[in-house]
Amino acid sequence: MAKATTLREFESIFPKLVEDILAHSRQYNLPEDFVNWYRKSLNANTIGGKCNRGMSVPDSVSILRGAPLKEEEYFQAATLGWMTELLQAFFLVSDDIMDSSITRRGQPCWYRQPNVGMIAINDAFLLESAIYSLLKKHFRSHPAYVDLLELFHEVTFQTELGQLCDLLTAPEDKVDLNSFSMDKFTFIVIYKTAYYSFYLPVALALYQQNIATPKNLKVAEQILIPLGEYFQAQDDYLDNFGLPEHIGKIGTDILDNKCSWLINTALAIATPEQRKILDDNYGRKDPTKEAEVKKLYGELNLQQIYKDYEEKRVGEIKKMIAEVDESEGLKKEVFESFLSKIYKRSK
Ligand code: DMA
Ligand code: MG
Ligand code: MG
Ligand code: MG
Repeated sequence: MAKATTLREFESIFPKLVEDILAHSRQYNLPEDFVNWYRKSLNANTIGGKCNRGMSVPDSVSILRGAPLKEEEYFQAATLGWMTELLQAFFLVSDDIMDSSITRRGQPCWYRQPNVGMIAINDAFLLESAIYSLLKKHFRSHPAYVDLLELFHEVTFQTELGQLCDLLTAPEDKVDLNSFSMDKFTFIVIYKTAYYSFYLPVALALYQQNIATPKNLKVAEQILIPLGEYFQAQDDYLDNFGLPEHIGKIGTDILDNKCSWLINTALAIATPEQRKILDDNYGRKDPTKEAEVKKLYGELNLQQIYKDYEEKRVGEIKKMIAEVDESEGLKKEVFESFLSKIYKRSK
């Protein structure tokens, strides 16, 4: 088995990339105060997470190569990994504004930090721009440069569509639990989460290694999209059942009227009396009502139902992995390694 990258090793690459991004901004004679703001935003919003997505790029590359990466190869793969983390940073800064979230990675959300406020919107755009700045600097002469560029654009578009569906399914002023369904949940999470979190890192590794054949990309998508769907069900589960000190964020799905895995599961098994509690309390900006829903989630034993769902999903995904055709250079281990990072995660 290839040796997985460590967070320390991966994080050690980032300062160099920050300097590359800032050097790009200095080409426009950006005054040093503003360069410092950009640096602060890059560090505050990109560092401090688990980096599962980012580290999956060098991990996948070393599995595909079948050998430990030399320093320069590691740097290239980790740079692609940091680009996925920058994309994530861009989505999270905006997601926290749209979801009225309070904390992220154990800190106040960026838009809630002193002197930031709605400047966070432009900071989110700048985090996105940093991806293309790095891509040009480090991959301009890679044979897959245009493919990499298009991949980032397409995955960004898919995520934005997913976020749109997530938000339109959760109106602030009109709660209608009849409008939810597991099918809607599935559609939302495939687009808002699975493409950028799972398909993107592996597709990047395939392009970097010049083995992104149509077949390899298709096989990767067929496994990674269900994996991402399972991951977002975990995220929804942890939104209610995770410990805020441990997951680094305070859940808002009940208050925000989200079409989450938990509410859809609850709706499927609620008695008429329990359904009334949900209708009266879900999606209201009121902590007392939120507490009613949380209490009911406990009574419905959603913890156990979630555990059963997890085992079933993971079993299905493992079966798909076992059937992967490795003839064009893809490796089962790429998927096994990704799955092992999230199975039974508690944050
Ligand atoms: C995650 O949805 C999707 C994106 C694109 C950030 P979410 O709002 O459930 O994420 P979180 O729980 O981290 O706020
Ligand atoms: Mg959110
Ligand atoms: Mg959201
Ligand atoms: Mg969530």
